[in-house]
Amino acid sequence: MKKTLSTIILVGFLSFIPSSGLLAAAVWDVATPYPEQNFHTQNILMFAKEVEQATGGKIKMKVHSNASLLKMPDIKRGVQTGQAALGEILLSAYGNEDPFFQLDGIPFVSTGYDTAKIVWEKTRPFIEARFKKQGMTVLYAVSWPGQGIYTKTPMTSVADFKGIKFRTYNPATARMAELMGAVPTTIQAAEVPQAFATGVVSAMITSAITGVDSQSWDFAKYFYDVGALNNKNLVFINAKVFEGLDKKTRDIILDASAKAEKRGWEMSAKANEASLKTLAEKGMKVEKPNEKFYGELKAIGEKMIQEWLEKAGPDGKAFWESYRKK
Ligand code: PCA
Repeated sequence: MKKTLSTIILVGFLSFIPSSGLLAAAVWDVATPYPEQNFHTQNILMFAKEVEQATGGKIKMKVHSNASLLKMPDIKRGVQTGQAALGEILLSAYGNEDPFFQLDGIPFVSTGYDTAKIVWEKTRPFIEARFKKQGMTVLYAVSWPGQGIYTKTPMTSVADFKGIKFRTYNPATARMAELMGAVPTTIQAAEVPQAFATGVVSAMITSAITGVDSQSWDFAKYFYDVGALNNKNLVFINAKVFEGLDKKTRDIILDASAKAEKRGWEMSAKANEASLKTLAEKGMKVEKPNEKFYGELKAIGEKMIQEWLEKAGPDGKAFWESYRKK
């Protein structure tokens, strides 16, 4: 009887361990939204490898690409609740949650990697504090290249977009499309080809890179390389998982994160150049928007930043004033 009881206790205890949290997991699940060949995914795969090597195999990660573990809108919550140990998101896709998540999705806030970097440095403390409150630790962020607009027909001004069904990917680009007179529909990157094939949309905003990932030449003819919009992907870890590690391991992860951030921005620029070439080679017309069109988009960006400032409170105003001085 005594033996049986202790066996029951032991069995009960053992079965409790795996469900007691990610600390016990031999392999950490990493939820990411973009395809395997995308530079963001390649970068996080290198990060995972580096951490595994530097910890002597103590920490192993399984990177689930292309939203195969969790859909992009579910990744943040998934990491918060421990469904995955780490996650990667397009931060601005969560723009409705917090003005600081929205900011880098607004056109003309940055006009290239240099200004995008300043935006990141200056907003990082606010973003980190918000993630911390929700039980997550920010590891690194990497910018997408400047964005452009894909269409089937030539476009010379914003007026040409009136009534056009337009693929967007976050609240900011949806607002931009609305101000252009287009009809926005939020579609995840993985579902872009299908959305064009079924006529749900006939134009979209994204980078040259996502254009290549989705083989945009099958459904669009023009790429207007606007440039002035650098969204970032953010990589973060469940805070309990992170804080449960010893200092040495935490330092290894932070060190690998800093390296991934530096490497990622370089990979972004290289992938952008290669992708612009591929679009042209596949027969697409790759152009800059004409001056008038560009100016109209810029005016939309200015209106949007005013709208943002109304929502962003004192932190937002302070950030914007100090950023504008740069
Ligand atoms: N690609 C992502 C977000 C920004 C980008 O360049 C997308 O289109 O969903």
